[in-house]
This record gives sequence, structure tokens and C-alpha cells, in this order.
Amino acid sequence: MTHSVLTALGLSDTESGTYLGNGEWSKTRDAGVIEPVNPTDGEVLARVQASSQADYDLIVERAQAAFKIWRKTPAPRRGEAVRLCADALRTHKDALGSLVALEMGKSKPEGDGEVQEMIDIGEFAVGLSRQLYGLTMHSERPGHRMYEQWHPMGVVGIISAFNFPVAVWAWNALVAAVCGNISIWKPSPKTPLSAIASMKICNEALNKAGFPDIFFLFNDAGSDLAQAFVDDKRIALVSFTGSTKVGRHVGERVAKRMGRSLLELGGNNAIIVDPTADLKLAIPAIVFGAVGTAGQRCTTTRRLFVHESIYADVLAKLKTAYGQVEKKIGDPTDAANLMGPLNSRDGVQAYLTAIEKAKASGGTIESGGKALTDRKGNFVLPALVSGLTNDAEVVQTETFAPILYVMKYSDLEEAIDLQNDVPQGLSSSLFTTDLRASEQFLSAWGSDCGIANVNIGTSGAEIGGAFGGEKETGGGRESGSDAWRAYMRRQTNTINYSDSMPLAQGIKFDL
Ligand code: UN1
Repeated sequence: MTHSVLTALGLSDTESGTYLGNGEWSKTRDAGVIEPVNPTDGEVLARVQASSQADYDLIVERAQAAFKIWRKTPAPRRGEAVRLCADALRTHKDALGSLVALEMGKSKPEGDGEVQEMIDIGEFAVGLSRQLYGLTMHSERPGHRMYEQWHPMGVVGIISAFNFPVAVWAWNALVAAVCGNISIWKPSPKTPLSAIASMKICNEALNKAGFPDIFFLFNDAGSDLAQAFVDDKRIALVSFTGSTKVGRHVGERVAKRMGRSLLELGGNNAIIVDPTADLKLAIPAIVFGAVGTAGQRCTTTRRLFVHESIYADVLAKLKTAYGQVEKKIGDPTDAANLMGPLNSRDGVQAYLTAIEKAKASGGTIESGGKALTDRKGNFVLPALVSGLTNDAEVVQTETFAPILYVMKYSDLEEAIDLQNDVPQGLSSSLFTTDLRASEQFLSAWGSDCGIANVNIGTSGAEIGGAFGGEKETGGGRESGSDAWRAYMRRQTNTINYSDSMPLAQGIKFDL
């Protein structure tokens, strides 16, 4: 029987994973089947028919054809299309939020919050559609005008991860759309249903209003189509969200064909708690950062540096809070639960392996550290680990699970150095009420991350800012601020409206 969360969105237990445009879903039945598993009980949720090579080729051809129309559509009119998507997502927020919770395993409020991010970026993109500004420069030559324009790139590829199965698509696709691009999405094989539902919601709204197809979707049963996608010269930009390991490969392949890539890879985010910190703020922020989404956000708090003078107090408070969370682990679609399961069995295995490594390296498990074997599904207890140093291999590695390494420090500069001393550079935060400490943390000699917060945790970034990080996080920026520029090509234009032909740099070339 089809799960009621699926029927609420008009999905059945067999779905095509390929949106071909023209309101048409592929009839391919021989390219493999993807079976997303409910992480709460291990049952298969539905069968998704994977895309064939012919499907993929048709999508790219149609996307290229659609681009020819879309690039001529005025940007504010493109914004109108995105506004319809945001409206439709608002209508379906509850149902889509539940599907994200069901399929990914995050809590219902977090599933809804993810759909809210889609709506928010949609509205941001509508405003942006009237603000794709370029600069005007002063030419060094008389009677010359110089300025720059931003033009669309063409067909944009989006490869998203299971942990934010819909919001990350929206950050990319909705901004790319107002910029004049057509996008093709390859979602995670672990969360194809959330992707199919999002496509149905947005494309139906667009088709009804007579807009051309601007969003396409394919699902790959293996990795051949994904490889072809990354290597495909017709894909002007590949926006990839996922592990550093796969992202490195994607970045290299795209660079090889001189394409453009936007990489959002792993994080190893830390919070520093200084002696002046307001623990009323710090404790809930640390717990949400470490435990929210069962530790499966790229912005999850994985390391905690606490000043030695308050270390014992903070650790005790965290243990109490973790005890509270343990009572609210369960079915993520039940809004009363704070933490759902990990998305996959592999995730549970990675968690257990990291706990074993932490113990073997001399760490002490202060709380959790076990999988919940008394029930079905991929449930684990969130873990607090003390006694390790920042250079321990397991601390340096991003394990996509709720494990927090708690460490002591004595001097802020030392703590900032330690927080920076990992291969990744996504998010960071400091809890303090000391202005000097705050400014030092945010200065050029402070945090080296793409996101640095004060008195806010590492996760839960708002869509209005540019999202992304440095070093092995990949350097990409998406979502707000001027991240739209990644989806456009810059053109510098100089126009001579004088009646002479002066050369730049004062060069004389008399004929
Ligand atoms: C991700 O985990 O890939 O900042 C994205 C956050 C969310 C997005 C996370 N707004 O935690």
C-alpha cells in the first residue's frame, strides 16, 4: 500500500524518475529501479524507475532548446515564474515537509523548515530578478563608455545530497532560473521521492501558467549517467553538494573540460565557548548543532572547544541535555520527536566505526555511543566524546552522524588556531559576551571558515547569506548575497561614441 505521505502529494508506489519536459515523465522501465528505504523501519517506500541514456540525452537537448527561449525572457518575467513555484511550495509545505521527514529521516519541523528554505529562496530570487546588477566603469578614453553585464550560462547541472534533499536544489535552481538558465537535477538515490514531488509541484505551477520547461530531473540507478553529466560539455556549470571525496573528483572532471563547478562539500564545524559565554544560549545551540538532523548537516557541530574554567560545568550541562534528547528519538514524522534515525545503514556503520576509533584513540564516551538495536530503523544515540585532541584522526574527519568531540582550551588564540586546524572550512562559531573576543574571532586572523557566527550555532544558516566554505569544503557559494554571479557569465563592454579611434594605454598606431 502506498504510504499516506506519498498519496498526499499525488505520488504512487511506482514513479518515473525522469522529467522530460512538456509535462511528460519518461516511460523507461529498463534502466534499473531505485528503491528509497524508510530509515525509520527499513521498508521500501516506493519504486523509482531510473533514467536511461536516451532519457538523459533527450533532457539535455530539450534543456538546450528551452534555454534559447528562456534567455530572451526578461529577468523580471523569469522572476514571475519562480514566484509561482514559491507559491506552490507554500501550498504544499506541510505535505512536502512530511515527505522529506519520511524519506530522509529528519524531524518533521526540520522537514518543514527545509521547505521553508525553498520558499524563502524563491522569494529572494524574485527580488533578485530585478537586481542582476553590473557595474559601470569610467573609460580612460574620451567618448567611450564601459560597463559590464551578466548573462546566463546555459544549462546548469545540480547534483544534490540526501541530507537536504529539496532545499539545496531550490537554492540552485531558483536562483539559476531568474539568471536565465535551465537546470537539470540529479538528486541523491536515497531521496528520489522528495525530488520527484518537488518537480511535480513546481513544474505543474509553471505549465499551468504557460511557462517553458526550466527544470528537468533524472535519476541514475548506478553512476554512469552521473559521470556523463559531469563530463558533458553542454552542462555549463555543475553545482555539486556532497562529500569532499566525490566533490574532488567532480571538480577535477569539470575543470578538465574547462567547465565551471560550484562545490559544497564537507564541514568539520566547531563552536568555541569562552569564559564569558552566556550558557543559556550556548547549550541549546550546541545541542541543536550537534544533534539536529541527527548530525547529518554539512553545518553540524562536530567539535567543541570549551575554556578550561567552565569545562566541567558545560560538560555536565550537555550530558543532562543529551539525556533529554534521548527521550525524544523516534519516528521523525511525529513532530514531538527531536531526533530521527540516520538516513542509511551505512550511516550507522560510519557512526559505530567512529565511536570505536574514538575509544581506541583514548577518547571517553560521555553520553550515547550506541546504535538502538531494540527497534527497527537506523537509530543511534547522539554521542559526546571527551579526552581527544584536535589532531586525532577521528576528530579531523567528518563523520556524518551525531558525534560531538568536546575539548578544553586555555587561550582564545589557541582555540581559534585549533578550530581552523582541520582540512575543512565551512562553519564556525564563538559564544562570548566579550567584544574583543568576538571581533578577534571575526577578524582576518580569526575563523578561516565561510561562515563565522557569534552567539549562534554553526548550523541553520539563513538563505539571505552566501552559503559555502573554504579549503576542502570546496570554495563554492550559493543561496543569498551575490552568489547568483556563479550562475552567470560576466561580459565587459566598451562602446566608442566619439569620432576618433584612440587606443588604450596611450598607444599610437599611425597608419
Ligand atoms: C547542508 O547541510 O548541505 O545551514 C546544508 C544549515 C542549512 C543548510 C545546510 N540551512 O544548516
